[in-house]
Amino acid sequence: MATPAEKWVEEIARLTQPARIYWCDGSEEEARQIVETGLREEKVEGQPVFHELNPGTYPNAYLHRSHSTDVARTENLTYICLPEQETAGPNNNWMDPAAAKTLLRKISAGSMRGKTLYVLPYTMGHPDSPLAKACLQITDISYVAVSMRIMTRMSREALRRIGNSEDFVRGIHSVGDFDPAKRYIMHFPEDNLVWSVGSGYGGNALLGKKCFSLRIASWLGKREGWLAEHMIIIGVQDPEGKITYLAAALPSASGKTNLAMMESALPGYKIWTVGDDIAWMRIGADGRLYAINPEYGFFGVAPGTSCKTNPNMMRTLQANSFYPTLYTNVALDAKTREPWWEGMTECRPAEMLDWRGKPWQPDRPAAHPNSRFTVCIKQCPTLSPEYENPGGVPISAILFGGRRSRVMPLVLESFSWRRGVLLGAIMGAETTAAATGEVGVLRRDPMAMLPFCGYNLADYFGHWLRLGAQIPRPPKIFFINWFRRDEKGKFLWPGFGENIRALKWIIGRTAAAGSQGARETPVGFIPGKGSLDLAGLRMPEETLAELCSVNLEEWKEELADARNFLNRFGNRMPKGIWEEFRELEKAVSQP
Ligand code: OXD
Ligand code: MN
Repeated sequence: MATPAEKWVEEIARLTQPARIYWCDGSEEEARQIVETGLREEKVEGQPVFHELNPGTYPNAYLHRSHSTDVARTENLTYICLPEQETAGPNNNWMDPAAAKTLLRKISAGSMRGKTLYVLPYTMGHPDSPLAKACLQITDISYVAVSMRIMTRMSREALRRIGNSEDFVRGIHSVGDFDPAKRYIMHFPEDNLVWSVGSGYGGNALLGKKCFSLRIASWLGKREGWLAEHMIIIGVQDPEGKITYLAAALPSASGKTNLAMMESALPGYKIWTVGDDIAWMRIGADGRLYAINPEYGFFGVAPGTSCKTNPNMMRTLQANSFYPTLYTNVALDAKTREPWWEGMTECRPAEMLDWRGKPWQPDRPAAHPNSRFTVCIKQCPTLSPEYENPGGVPISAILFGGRRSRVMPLVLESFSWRRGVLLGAIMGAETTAAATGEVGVLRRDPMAMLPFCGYNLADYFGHWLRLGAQIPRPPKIFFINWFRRDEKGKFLWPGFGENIRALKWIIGRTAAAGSQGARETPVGFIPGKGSLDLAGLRMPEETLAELCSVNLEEWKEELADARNFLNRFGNRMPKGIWEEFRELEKAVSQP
């Protein structure tokens, strides 16, 4: 008798018509064979799916060049398919589930002809975690099969767990012919299903990551009483050896991965990496909030990553293991066959092929600005010993932040969970050249979840408020901003390893009572005089004062703009958010 999983695979195979079906077991030998297929047989735009890199200096590492139209997550083609548009909210594209499935079936008919249909069984989260989910993804390209083995826990065991059950997360992925006109990333939260066609790019195609672990999981979290968040998880060890765990949500291009594996500028402090992108959090038996990282690898932006900005990521990339490392759309040193990207080294290689595989032209980027590496987390030298703890780590503080040249001080502590949720709900970041669209404009990105919340953000804020009230020992909520500038546009804070100074203050505050070590302002607590450890850092008093200042005129403008943003959600916005908003408005308006 066929299991529900087998029946489902057969059903998709009948629709897509692959030449063969291959069930993956996640083994090393199998990965080697799939890479081999990508090197010798499968093609994208006439090029092999994989190119071998220098086996002496980059053993077991491969270059992939994507289809030229397929280089980033496509938020405009990403849909949440729930019966009511209102449930998906103004933050999501919406399609009726039945209409979406009809469209996808039409596009997918025969889309795998002549290809291999790979079946990928995996779990997100340590299998013994109460939050772990068994999943099955179908794909028709070796690149995605190998990437998923790096990014998830792929194994025969995952399939055994699914067994005869209907209860598994389904992912259907087909690159088809990469036609942008037939590209959709569709989510069906009520069916535990993601269906993605026409794109092989990470966030669109590695369905365990953004699609499941954030969009579908945020929906599950609301239903089941937990949180799926776009957050890093780190342990900060102090000179006495005490480790405090923090979770931090920052929009892209705000230094998230660098913070996740930072090298401390303060002697005696060390950062332990638990995760660099996604946190699943639930209330533990002791009343604290516990976080796990559901992933098994990093899918990081290559440009700007170097021994200076993120030495631990460079070490991670160099630590060869039996998990291959993939480089997507980076440049290639034509002589040495080593990968290269802007910012990797001070001097660029003399002769390079650009990300398309053509001789590099000096007026163009060599690596694509969104080029990536995919690497197993086990290679990270700062990986926390608690990473594999199925119970997760207890979170003492939640940090929100983003790139703001004004308004937000270096660090701010919210007075309460509710105030923290409000400030998280209206948080924004200035866009950078890494994203499409205008540079330097403020984009409101609530809790860095705007592209990743699988339902109406108004309901999501309500979930945060309700859950907060249920946590007996909730983490404190803080806001960080490494990007404040003076009136000449110069950054006021050195950033990188120096950020430990702000973390040290935060950790002190998690244990402090009242306003100890802090100065109260109408919007929250900021560091009190002498409470930030600035030893060894030459920072003039005025710079520090400006960096930590709260300008109420700026805050009034900020709230006027934030009000427009919240209004988009109409009367679905929870009462508690508006009550807190009015309290904050009143506080900043007082003479
Ligand atoms: C990512 C993203 O790739 O947030 O992590 O876009
Ligand atoms: Mn991310």
